[in-house]
Amino acid sequence: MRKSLLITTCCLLMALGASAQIPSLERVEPMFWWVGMSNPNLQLIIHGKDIASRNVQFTYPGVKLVAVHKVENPNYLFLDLRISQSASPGTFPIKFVKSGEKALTYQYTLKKRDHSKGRAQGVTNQDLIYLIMPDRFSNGDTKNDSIAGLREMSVDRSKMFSRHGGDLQGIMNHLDYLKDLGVTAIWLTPAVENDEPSASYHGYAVTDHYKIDPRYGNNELYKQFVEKCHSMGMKVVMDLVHNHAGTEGYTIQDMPMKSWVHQWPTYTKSNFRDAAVMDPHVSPSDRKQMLDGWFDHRMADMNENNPYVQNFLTQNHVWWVEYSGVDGFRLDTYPYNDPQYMADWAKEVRTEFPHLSIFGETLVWSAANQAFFTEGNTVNRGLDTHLPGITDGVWKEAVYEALNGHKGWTDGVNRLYAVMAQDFLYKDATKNTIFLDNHDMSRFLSVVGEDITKYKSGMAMLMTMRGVPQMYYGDEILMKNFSNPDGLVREDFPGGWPGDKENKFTAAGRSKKENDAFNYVRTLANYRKNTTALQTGKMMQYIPQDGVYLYFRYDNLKTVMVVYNSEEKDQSITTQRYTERINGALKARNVITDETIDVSKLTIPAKATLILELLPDNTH
Ligand SMILES: [Ca+2]
Ligand SMILES: [Ca+2]
Repeated sequence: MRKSLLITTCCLLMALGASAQIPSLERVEPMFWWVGMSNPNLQLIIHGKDIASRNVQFTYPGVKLVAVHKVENPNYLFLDLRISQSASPGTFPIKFVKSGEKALTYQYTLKKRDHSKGRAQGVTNQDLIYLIMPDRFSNGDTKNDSIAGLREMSVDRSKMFSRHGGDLQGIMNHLDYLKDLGVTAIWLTPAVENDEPSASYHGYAVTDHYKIDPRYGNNELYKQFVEKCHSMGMKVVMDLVHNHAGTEGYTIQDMPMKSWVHQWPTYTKSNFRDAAVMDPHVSPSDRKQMLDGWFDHRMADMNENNPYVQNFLTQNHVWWVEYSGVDGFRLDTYPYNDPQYMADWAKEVRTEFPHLSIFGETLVWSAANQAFFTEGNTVNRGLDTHLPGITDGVWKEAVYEALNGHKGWTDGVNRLYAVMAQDFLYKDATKNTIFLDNHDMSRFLSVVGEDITKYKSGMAMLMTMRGVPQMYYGDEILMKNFSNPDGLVREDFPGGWPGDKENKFTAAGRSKKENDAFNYVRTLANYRKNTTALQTGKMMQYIPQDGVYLYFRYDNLKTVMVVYNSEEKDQSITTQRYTERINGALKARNVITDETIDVSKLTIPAKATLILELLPDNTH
């Protein structure tokens, strides 16, 4: 994608043996932009040997060079451009001149925006998200498994921290499978380049913010992936990492200024205590270490108070949406970022793309800690995060407690009831992403002791409670393991590689037990897909009684009653207590078995969940 190295410069470099003294133009980012953006300002980063010794020249109608910033490192220039609403799409040369030397030229293009329907449409509670690690799902192009010139070139499926060869083409080859399952949105862990020497497959050590990792494909293929998903009625979530960047990236290897990243006298990692961000009694040193400490040796902590860093990150994210049409963002390690910058970021991105959805990763221990990061929670803090939703790990822990714990005033299923009651903390809890597992934690099936009844109950809660449900690849075919180490929960999807002995993308390749799980998830996901009560309907819950937890999701069209028996024994209940919401219905359809049952008395097997659609009176 990058055409910044001019042919003339290139030839000169080769002729003179690429002497370090020869000026060159290595990068211009963003490498192109658009006319008609809400924000008329654009800051170009120019990177090249001694580029700061040159003057900048260009003329283009409607585009003004407002400022040229020279910074500590002479290999950078930052150009402030102002693009008026009258500017037309087109290409113009930006020249970098110095007397006595040949000018360097970059052809800058301002494109026409693509306002096609369905771009940047937002992922909502009407969707079901399926999380994929691109390296581990399917290898659709064996030619890109190892790319010459990258620091990690080995491919070894027998090693959990090596690259395995999965890619975008592999995912595109299985969109039919996902659509059939009932998935409506795909979240990929970061697919941009991670050119680190080892264990770079996870994607969170970004070394080139503007380039899809060549082991997954290229930018054009990513755009095609988004377009193909859209054409099939599915959406795409892009995973962004504001907080840190891979240490091998050019802006870290040759930093514009020392304050580009957070500097410490010796390596200092974060204290990983989100409370230090919200604690009114916090010590300044604890707060600083939480926000400015590094996540890992190979992940430099970005200084988001630096306006150049702010522009670099924000423009990159806006660029990806306008370029690819991606529908939503998931924000990695949200609490570790500078709060004011993230608030400004969200406001700016949502102004540019009003329907784009955003949720932040907050792996914290209480609903209050989660809610602190969401929009509207402005008490005693002087800023609104403008962050619509978070990853609701507290909901997940409560589901685990409901499935595995023992009944107590605040334990067992009562924990889940109490956590739902805490939704008053959020401006809109339906924007939270709910999940049973992801790439950073033990797989759900293992956490419930491989108990298929508990597995089904958890899946039932995932598909019927408020929020945006998110599955992790392989949950539906009973992939398991504890995250110790995390490579164990990032295994290849069987059948995703040419020559795999098993192919669990097909019913014939799955065992009876796996098909039972798959069909359960598929039935529920597709039912949810066609039932607005489960997507956007209200929720009403009842205080658990004798370990039985009962809640409703309802709207004008349907009422769905969900009943979970947390006890180790089968239980029968009468339903007079729930008449205010049963509202006179006598019969209900069991969504899984399709049987019609009498709702006055219910029998729920141990640890099982019934999902019952109430039938209107005129159907019996
Ligand atoms: Ca491949
Ligand atoms: Ca940080």
